[in-house]
Amino acid sequence: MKSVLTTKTEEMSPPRPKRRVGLWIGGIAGGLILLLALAWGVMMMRMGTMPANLDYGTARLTDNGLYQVSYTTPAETPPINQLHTWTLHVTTPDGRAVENATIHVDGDMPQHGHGLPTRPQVTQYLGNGDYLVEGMKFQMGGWWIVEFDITAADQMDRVTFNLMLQR
Ligand SMILES: [Cu+2]
Repeated sequence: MKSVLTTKTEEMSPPRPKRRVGLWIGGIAGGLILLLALAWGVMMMRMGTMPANLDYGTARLTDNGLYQVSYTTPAETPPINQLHTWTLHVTTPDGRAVENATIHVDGDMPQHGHGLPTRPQVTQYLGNGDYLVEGMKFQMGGWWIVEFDITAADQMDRVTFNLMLQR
């Protein structure tokens, strides 16, 4: 801001030799570029830090490698502002179904600092390593993370899914 104000006052002063005018034009252009860079920086900060190489896969290994987890949703991508269910499929890394696990669900938008509008829960074990998750709802598009804490045979591990939802 300061540099632009200075250049403006200088612009209004009496004419100077051409070389000086060129310098001032350069200064103004430089100031504008600086302002644009600042505006861009502020915009990027507002958008928050979003890792560039996010994995949006629907099948992942838990953090400590205990379980292989995948999910399916009724439509190809989860809807916005609609209650819906997920089906979670949990196996060991070598593909054996994990039976009767205790699973906690949580989700939030890292860039917005808010969570889900609901408290989804696993309400049913469907057999074959499948679990019914009820109460899923996303109130806006954007980057979401959904976490599942899975405990089976006293072994807890967590998996985090990234979702990029369209409005
Ligand atoms: Cu949000």
